[in-house]
Amino acid sequence: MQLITLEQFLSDRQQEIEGATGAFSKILRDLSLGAKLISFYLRRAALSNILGEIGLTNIQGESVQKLDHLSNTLFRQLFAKNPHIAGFASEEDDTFTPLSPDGKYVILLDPLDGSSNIDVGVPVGTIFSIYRRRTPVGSPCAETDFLQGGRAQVAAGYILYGTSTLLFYTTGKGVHGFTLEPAAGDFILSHPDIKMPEKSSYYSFNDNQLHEWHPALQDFIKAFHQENRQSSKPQSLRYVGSLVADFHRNLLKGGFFMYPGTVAKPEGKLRLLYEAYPMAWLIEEAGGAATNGVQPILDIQPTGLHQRTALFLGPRYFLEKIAQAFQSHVPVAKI
Ligand code: AFP
Repeated sequence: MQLITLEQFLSDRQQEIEGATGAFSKILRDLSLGAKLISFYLRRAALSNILGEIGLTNIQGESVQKLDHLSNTLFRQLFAKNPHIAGFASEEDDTFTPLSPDGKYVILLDPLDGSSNIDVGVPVGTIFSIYRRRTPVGSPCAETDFLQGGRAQVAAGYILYGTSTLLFYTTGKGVHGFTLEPAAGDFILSHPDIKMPEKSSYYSFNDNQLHEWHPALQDFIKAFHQENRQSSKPQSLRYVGSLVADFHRNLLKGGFFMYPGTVAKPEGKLRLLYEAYPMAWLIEEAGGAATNGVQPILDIQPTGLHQRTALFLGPRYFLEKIAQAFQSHVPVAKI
C-alpha cells in the first residue's frame, strides 16, 4: 500500500484551488493538528476529569460540555496564530471572532458535534467549512464574510472521532478521506475519491416527533416502512445521534438521514452554516443529495449565523421522492 500523508496530498493538490498560495494547506494543517489533540483528549477523557458539563449554556440554549469548550478554545487558539485566517465562527459562540485582517479565508466550525454522546463513549465529530472572505484583505472581517451561502464554500469536511480518527474533506474535486495513524501521528490517505452507494442499506432519523411532522412526511414514512417490510433486502435503522457518525456510515454504506422540522417549527434543530452546508457539499460531491425536504440545502440563502434548517441527506432519487411527497400533498384544510 502506498502511504500518502495528508500533508503530501495537500501539496500535490494545491493547484486545485484557484489562486492558492499554500494558505489553504496551512488551514487544513491546523485542523488536522486540532483533530489529533482532540482525539487524544477524548481517548482519556474519563481519566482526566474532562467529562460532563461546564455549567454554562451556549447560544443554541444547550448546556456546554467541558469537551465542547475545550475543543472550541483549542481551535480558536490554533486559528488565531494563522495569518491566513481572517475570522472564525463557531456553533458554540454568540458571534464571530475577527482574526488576522490580512487573512484571505474565514472558517466556520462545529467543534464537537454530538457532544451529548461524549460521556457514554459514542463517536463524536468536528465539522468545518472554509470560505474566501468578501471584505477587502487588510480590513477586519465582517458578518457578510460568513453569510455567503453554501455554494461559496471553498472547502468543507469533518473529523470523526470513532474507532479510528478520520478526516474527510472536499474542495469540489471529490471527497477524500484520511485515517490517523496514531504511531506516526499522521493522517494517511485511506478513502480517495469516494462515491456514495446508490442503494441504501440504512435509514437514520429520530422519530420522537413523528406525530408533529408535516403530514406529507408522516405519510411518506409510513409508506416507506410498509415497502421496506415487504422488501427482500430491507434497510435497517441506524441512528447514532452524532451527525458526523450517521453521515459517515451512510456515505460509505449507502443510506438516508433526515432531521426534519415539525409543523410548528419547520426549521428543525440542525444548523445551516455549521452542519448542513458542509455535509450538503460533501454528499453532493460523493454523488448524493441534500435538501430541506424540497429545496437543495446549498441554495438556501443564509440570514443569520445560527440559522437552523430541516436536513435530508441521501441518494438523489430518494430525496426526489420526498420532495414530490411534500409538493403533491393536499393540505387537509383544502380537501
Ligand atoms: P448535540 O451536539 O447536542 O449532541 O447534538 C447533536 C446534533 O446536533 C447532531 O449531531 C445529531 O444528528 C442531532 O443533534 C441529534 O439530535 P437528537 O438527539 O434530537 O436526535
